[in-house]
Formats: sequence, C-alpha cells, structure tokens
Amino acid sequence: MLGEPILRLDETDSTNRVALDWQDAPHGACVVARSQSGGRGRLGRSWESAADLGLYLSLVLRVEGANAPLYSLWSALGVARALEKLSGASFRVKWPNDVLCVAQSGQARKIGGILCEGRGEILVVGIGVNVNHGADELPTRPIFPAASLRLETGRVFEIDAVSAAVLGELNAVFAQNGDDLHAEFARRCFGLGEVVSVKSATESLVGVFEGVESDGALLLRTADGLKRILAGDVSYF
Ligand code: BT5
Repeated sequence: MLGEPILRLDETDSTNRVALDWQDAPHGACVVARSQSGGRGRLGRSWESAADLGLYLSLVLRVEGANAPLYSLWSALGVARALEKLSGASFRVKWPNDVLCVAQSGQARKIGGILCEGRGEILVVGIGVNVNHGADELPTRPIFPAASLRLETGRVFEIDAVSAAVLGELNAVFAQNGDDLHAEFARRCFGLGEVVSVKSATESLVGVFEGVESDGALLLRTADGLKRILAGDVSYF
C-alpha cells in the first residue's frame, strides 16, 4: 500500500529533498509536511507552500526502469481523480505535470503540480495541492492563475483527507493498464488539438498539440514535421 510508512514533519525545506535522502526507504514510503520553506518545482522553480493550507507530499517508489515523465503524467491523473471524488468538482491535467480546474468560461487555473525526481534506486513523486488557501494566500501567476480546492468549492477540507484520497488514487493508477491511462490522460488533457508553443531546454517550437506518446513524450505537429518533446512547458495562444 502506498503511504506506508509515513514520515510526518511540521516544517521542512522540501519533502522531495527529504524523500530523496531517505535512500533505504521501502517502496510506498511517504513524507508529508505541514509547510515547506524551499518547496521545489521543475527546472529550478519553486512551489509556494504556506503552512497548513496545502498538501505537500512525496512518495518513494522502487520501480525498475521507472520512466519519470510517465509517472508525472499518471500522478497528475491520480490527483485529478482524487480531488474530483473529494469535492465533486471537475479537474483537468496539463502536460507534463499540472492539475487544473477549468471554469465554464474556459479559464484554467493551476491547483496542483507534480515533481518527479530520481536518485539511486528510488523515484520520488512530489505532489503539491492548494487546499484551503483564500484568494490572497495564493501566489500570483500571469497565466494559469493559482486556484485552491476551497476557492473552487466554497468548502474547507482536512489536509489528511486530501492526502488519503490522493494516495488511494495513486495506488489505483499505478496498478492500472497504461493504455487506459493514456486514454484518460487524453480526455483530461488541456489544449489537445490546439496550436501551442512548447519550450524545451534547447528550443521553442510552435505547432498543433497532437497527443502524448506511450513514453510520455508530447507530439507536436510543426511546419517542419512531427516533433517529440520529452520535457518542457506548454503555452497556449
Ligand atoms: C510544479 O512545478 O508544479 C511542481 C510542484 C511540486 C510541488 C511538490 S510539494 C511536495 C514536493 N516537495 C517539493 O519540494 N516539491 C513537491 P512547475 O511546473 O515548475 O511549476 C512551478 C511554478 O508554479 C512556479 O514557477 C510558480 O509560477 C507556480 N507556483 C508556485 N507555487 C504555486 C502554488 N502553490 N500554486 C500554484 N502555482 C504555484
């Protein structure tokens, strides 16, 4: 069962850092903190982690040949499902690692993010979800503004209940067939079929977001043909 043993911390710099340092942790071990002073995002970015308002959880996986980009996609799906079950609201995912809520107007906001990092023989799946933040407690973002479960639903949630729901859904997702997960990812994926810009470490490309391959790569149809992108950021026009 994922989530056992569980290490609960009042405060830490980053639950991913703690989990990566826990090199002899068994598969499924989990680190949860009430607040983080140095919460990490991808590519050196940060994750704002106000005390007692969000879920800050890192899960240790021991999976031979684990593909971190795929675990990032599947974990985002698991978080979207868990938030739906808890709240009754709908959630989408954004390649490669975001969980979004999308208003009727089409405006999408970021409620959670995943950061997968490997070291030695473990893969750590780090999950951040904004749970009980009020509007003035969220970071300001020009695009994909931040959202919280409370702002989405008008209700306050116990962080432990969110944590249990997320672990339960991740358990189900990681046991599921990859083809079914792919189909679900495509259904929930924001911007599929649209013209997008994708910025990777080496280039910025514009094209139609055609889909996601079985290894998690994004497929972009550009003027120069079909390109595969394994890591990067998608922006919309
Ligand atoms: C992510 O990165 O979205 C991955 C976030 C993972 C956080 C978890 S918390 C538990 C575990 N321990 C860690 O140290 N990390 C993981 P990325 O796609 O790079 O997005 C980062 C960007 O999201 C930032 O540059 C901000 O613009 C924005 N951001 C930061 N904090 C946010 C928040 N609380 N809510 C919404 N957006 C936020």
